[in-house]
Amino acid sequence: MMKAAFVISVSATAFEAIAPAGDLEKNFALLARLGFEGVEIGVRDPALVEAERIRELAQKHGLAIAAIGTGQALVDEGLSFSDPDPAKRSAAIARVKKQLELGKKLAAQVIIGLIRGRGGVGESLEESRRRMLAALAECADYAEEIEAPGLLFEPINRYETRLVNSLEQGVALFKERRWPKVRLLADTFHMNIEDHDIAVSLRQAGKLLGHMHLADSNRLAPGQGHTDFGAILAALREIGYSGWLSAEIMPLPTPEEAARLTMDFLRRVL
Ligand code: LER
Ligand code: MN
Repeated sequence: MMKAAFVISVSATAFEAIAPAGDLEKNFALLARLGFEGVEIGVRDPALVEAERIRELAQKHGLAIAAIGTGQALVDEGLSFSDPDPAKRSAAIARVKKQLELGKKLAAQVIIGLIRGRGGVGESLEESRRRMLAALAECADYAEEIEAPGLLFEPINRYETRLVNSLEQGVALFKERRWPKVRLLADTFHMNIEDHDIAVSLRQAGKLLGHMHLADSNRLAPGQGHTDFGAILAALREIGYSGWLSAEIMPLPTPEEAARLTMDFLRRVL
């Protein structure tokens, strides 16, 4: 059975496709009331959040922490795995290790999305890619060492990064090498821009698929654009996907209404 989650931020951030950091308790209560089983949290820096409070609040409202997003460290601080500056690169790796420690406390996987960097800034794309893979390997080893739930690598569209845009390219990455603690995150918003056929790519990902971000073609709640979610859900059922369907959408017309529209849609299709 696939499970419904909704992405919120617990830090103030410039990233827009996410419900804003507000009163955590109020957000958790709303999502639980609407029928969500999980909440995915965007965290800029684990040093600035109270893990225990998040764990207790989630428990109180019967919610699991579906995953931890890390991209705010790039958007708001410019930290990335592929930065040519070794100091910034190490800071990004250290940050993800802290996220893995938080993930262990919250039983949540940690997302490697934008924190890999934009790619090809001030050096060749090949060099950026090499740095990104080295950092990913180091964090995957750390996840194993501390027995954290693991990492989710997310292909992201060309307007945000040049490093791994389609799920097809994400799958290809795992043909070159495999990290036991890393799986793929498929985001339907990015796939709508990058993949030849979303359902075909999901079938190719198969057991490598560890998490889903749902957003319609316009990054609004599923059902508010023209993405064919019927074909997507059929492919997910075919590959036996039983993880999260986590809505990462613009908080429009209001965060509450976006969450309600998402849940109405998920109830209809699940
Ligand atoms: C993060 O999950 C994502 O989808 C990216 O668009 C972040 O910019
Ligand atoms: Mn995403």
